[in-house]
Amino acid sequence: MSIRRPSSDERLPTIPWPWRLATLAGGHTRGLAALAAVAGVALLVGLGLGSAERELACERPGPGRATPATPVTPATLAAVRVTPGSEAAWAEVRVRAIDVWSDHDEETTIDVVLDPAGLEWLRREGLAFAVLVPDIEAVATAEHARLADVAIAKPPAPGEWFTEYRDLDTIHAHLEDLARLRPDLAQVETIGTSLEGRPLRAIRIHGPAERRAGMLIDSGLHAREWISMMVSTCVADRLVQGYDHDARLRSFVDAVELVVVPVANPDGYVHSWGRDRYWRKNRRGGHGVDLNRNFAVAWGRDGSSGNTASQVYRGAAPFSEPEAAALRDLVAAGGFTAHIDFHSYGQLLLHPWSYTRERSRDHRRLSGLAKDMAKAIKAEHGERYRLMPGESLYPASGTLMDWAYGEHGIPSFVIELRPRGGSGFVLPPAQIAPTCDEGLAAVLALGEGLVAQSPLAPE
Ligand code: 0X9
Ligand code: ZN
Repeated sequence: MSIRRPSSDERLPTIPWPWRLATLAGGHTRGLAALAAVAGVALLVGLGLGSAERELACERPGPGRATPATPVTPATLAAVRVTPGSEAAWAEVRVRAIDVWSDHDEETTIDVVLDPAGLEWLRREGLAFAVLVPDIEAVATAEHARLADVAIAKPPAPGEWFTEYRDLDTIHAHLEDLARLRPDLAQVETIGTSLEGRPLRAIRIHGPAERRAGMLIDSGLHAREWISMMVSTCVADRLVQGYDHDARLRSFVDAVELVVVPVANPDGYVHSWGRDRYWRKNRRGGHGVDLNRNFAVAWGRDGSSGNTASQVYRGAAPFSEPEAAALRDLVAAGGFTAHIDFHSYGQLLLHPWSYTRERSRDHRRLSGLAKDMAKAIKAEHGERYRLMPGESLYPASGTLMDWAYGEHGIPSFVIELRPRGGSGFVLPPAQIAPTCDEGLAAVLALGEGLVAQSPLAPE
C-alpha cells in the first residue's frame, strides 16, 4: 500500500537533539558495553527476526545496559522503521520522532528515532515497526571507541586508507597526497571557507587530452552521512591512482574534467566526529542550517522549515551559508555538464525535481542516465539502488540538485548510498570499499553517458 504523506513544511522534526556524544566520554567499560550492544544489533539483523520479535528483543535490557554504573543518558534512543498505514498515523509518528533518519520504501515506511515513550506509543497503537538500531547511542559510542584506537588514529598506510572512516584533516591531507603523486592529473583548490573558518577543499582531476565534459561531485552536505565523504574521496583516489593501469579510468579522466568536493560541510563533520555523531546541518548559531535547503531554486517552499531547530531549517535567505555560496560560485564559474551529490542512506538514485511533483522537462533523459547508473551499480555487488524523482520520496525545497539543474541546466543527481536500512548512518567500515565500487561505477556510467552531449538549457 502506498500512502501520500501529509504535506508539511517540516519533514524532519523540530525537537532539539537531546543527546550528545560528549556525554559518552565514559571509559573502557562503556566502550565494551557499547560493543556488546552493537553485537546485539548484528545478532538481531543476522537472525532476520520479525518485527515483533525484534521489538521484544529491544525491550530486554541489552548486554551492556542492564545496570550502568552511572546513568549518563536521559533515555535509550532507538531507530525504528515504521509502517504508519494511514496519514494520521504518519503525522503522529513525525510528531513523536526525536529525529527522522529517512523516508523509504515507496512512501510506506519512515525511519525515525524514538525514546522509550515513543516506542511504547507505537506498541499501544499497534503500528507495524521493525527496530533498526535498538540503541543508537551505543552504536555511536562503539564507533567512537574504535576510531580512537591508537592504530587507527595514526596516518593510515596507503593500502589501508579506505578500510576505516577518516576525519576532516586526514581527508584533506589525502587530497594533497594525490595531487603530489600526480601533479599532472590532479590539483587541490580551496573553493571557499566555512562559517567557522575551515577551508572547503576540492580536487580537480583531468587528463592531458582536450577537455570534453565537466563533472562536479560533492558530498558531506549532511555531516552525519560519513560514507558519502569516503566514497567521493575514494572515487578521486581510484581515478588518480588507476590512470596508468586501467584503460577505462584513463578514458574517463581524459574525457571529463572532474571536481570533487568531499567535505562540503566541514564544521558539521568535525562536530559529528567530536560531539554529536548524528549532527546533520552546518553549525550556524549552534542550531545549524540544512545546507541542502539553502539553495536558490524553490527556496523556502515545501520540505524545508523556517524554524531554526528543525533538521531542515533553510537559513535566513538563499545562500546565507558560506558553504552553499562556495558551491554556487564554483558552479557559476562554468564548465559542469553533470553533477552528483552523494548522501546516505537508502540506496537511491534521485533526479530532479526535489521540490515539485511536476515532471522535469528532461525527465526521460535524466531518468535514463539514472537507470544507467543503477545498472552499473548493480553490476558491482548486486545491490539495487532504486531511482525516482526526489519529490517522489518526499518534497525538499532549496536543494543543490534542483538548483544545479534548474539554474544551470546541469543533469544533477542525489545518490543515497548504503545501507538500505540496517545501521543507518553508522555503516561498518568493511562496507566503505564496496560502496566506493558502487559510487565509482555510477560516476563512470554518468561520465560515459554524457561525453559529447551538450549541456541542457536551464528550464
Ligand atoms: O533530504 C535531503 O536533503 C536528502 N536526503 S537525506 O536523507 N540524505 O537528507 C535528499 C534530497 C533529495 N530530494 C528529495 N528527496 N526530495
Ligand atoms: Zn543527506
